[in-house]
Amino acid sequence: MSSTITSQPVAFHAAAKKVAAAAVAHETWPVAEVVALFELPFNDLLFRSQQVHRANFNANEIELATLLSIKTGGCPEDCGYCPQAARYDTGVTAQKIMPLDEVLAAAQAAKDQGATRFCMGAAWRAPKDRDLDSVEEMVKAVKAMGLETCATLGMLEEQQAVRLKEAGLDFYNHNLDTAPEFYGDIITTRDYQDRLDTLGAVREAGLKVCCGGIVGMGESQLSRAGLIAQLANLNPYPESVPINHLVQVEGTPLYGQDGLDPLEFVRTIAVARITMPKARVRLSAGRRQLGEGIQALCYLAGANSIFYGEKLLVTGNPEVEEDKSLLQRLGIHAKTA
Ligand code: SAM
Ligand code: DTB
Ligand code: SF4
Repeated sequence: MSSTITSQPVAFHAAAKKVAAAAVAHETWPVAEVVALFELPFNDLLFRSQQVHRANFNANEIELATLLSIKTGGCPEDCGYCPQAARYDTGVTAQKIMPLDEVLAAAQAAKDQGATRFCMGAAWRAPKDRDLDSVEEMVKAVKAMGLETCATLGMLEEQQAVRLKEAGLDFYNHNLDTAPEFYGDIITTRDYQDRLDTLGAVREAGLKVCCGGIVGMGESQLSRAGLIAQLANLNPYPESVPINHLVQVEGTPLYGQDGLDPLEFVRTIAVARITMPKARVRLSAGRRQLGEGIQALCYLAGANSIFYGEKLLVTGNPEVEEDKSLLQRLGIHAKTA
């Protein structure tokens, strides 16, 4: 909790003013004001995030994005949450880059199930220029199928981002993951500034930015607020904001981490919605573990995108039929292209 915030009424007032302002212009969000949002009574927070959501989106529409791991495992980085880091014994075997025909078959299946965005992920620290030759082919072909394209390949140089843009890439995903002060507890093989530099290169190339983070890694509420403030203060803020709940994988350093109160996860979604009113806030990893009730609260809080399909990159996701059932019971329909 921030030492500058002393009473609930003050926090409430400051947060309420911000909500009104955020609907009209890009705002700078001091961490203390984001903390004030986190500290609102739950019903007040959700009421406000609903107001922002409804002012900017159809509240009963959701985006379906399907993920595919095009290059799995064997990653040299040390991200403490990640089952694909070569240094952790997680049972994931390193594979070569997936052939184009398999990628296209997966993209077609995703489209047939109703997805409008296809995100290709690779367990690289950074792609080599020759890796990009293959990814360019994938992007061109997936785009030609009428899907929005997204890739997450690690750190990028600006010239590489330009190549992807020219191939037809719409979004590049690169997460800040957590607040700067907690980051070093989770990753040591690349620093926060490296991530900001990649995001800058992506923007410069004219790509849309997909950037979010992970909660449930043992961070404080102040660090959750710090992550959201970092994202909201990017100018412009990201078009897509994936909020992941840590999926604990045996063999990773974060396995066995104390669980986060699921209502704190819902609060994180609500605060992302309020501070980044026009972003697609994606309820990302961890949905299977969170269950239907918490997912429904996340949609109420302003999440309007999910990863859709039985697998994330290497871990499980709800079955398509389960998602269709929940969304149908909630009266939420899928965004069409
Ligand atoms: N290697 C690239 C990179 O790190 O930028 C792209 C793929 S990486 C798996 C993409 C993101 O997935 C990470 O930044 C992290 O936010 C998320 N992620 C990875 N493992 C996760 C886990 N166990 N639980 C939740 N999110 C996870
Ligand atoms: C993001 O923020 N979450 C996705 C996507 N971007 C690439 C990845 C989640 C990975 C969950 C664990 C796994 O299956 O590897
Ligand atoms: Fe590698 Fe990305 Fe996993 Fe980090 S998150 S270990 S960079 S695949």
